[in-house]
Amino acid sequence: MATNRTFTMLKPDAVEKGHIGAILEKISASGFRIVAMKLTQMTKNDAETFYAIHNQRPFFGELVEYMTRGPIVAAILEKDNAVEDFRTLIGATNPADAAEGTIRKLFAASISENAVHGSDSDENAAIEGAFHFSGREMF
Ligand code: IDP
Ligand code: MG
Repeated sequence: MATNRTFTMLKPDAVEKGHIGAILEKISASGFRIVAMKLTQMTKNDAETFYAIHNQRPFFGELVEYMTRGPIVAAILEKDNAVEDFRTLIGATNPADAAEGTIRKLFAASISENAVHGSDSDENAAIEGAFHFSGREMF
């Protein structure tokens, strides 16, 4: 069943560069309501679990290192067609391929350090949101 929620992380590079405010402004201006949000830092075990689907990829070690090196902003967002519309807002994985005006085009440095995460399905949005938030942290 389709839901109207997605999960995002403003990744360590975006936080380090001071882009939290600008990215949240774009998210709000695009019609997403913040259901849950916090500044947090993933442990190695967290990142290996969150990205387990990629654990055979050559970039897995680099991905875990990157995602654990500093704090992230984790958030659950609500909007009609949230998963698909948020993937459109963030743009392609590689910022070189991302459309003009997308968050990755504006704020990402490379395919590995690409500023923001967006869930790829309703099922993963629910799993990823529950990974970071308890029910009493969702509003
Ligand atoms: P997505 O974030 O657009 O859904 P995925 O293919 O799910 O992209 O990859 C997860 C994350 O792994 C990416 O956002 C990026 O940080 C990293 N990544 C993906 N492909 C590469 C690569 O070829 N080299 C280095 N890092 C990569
Ligand atoms: Mg993905």
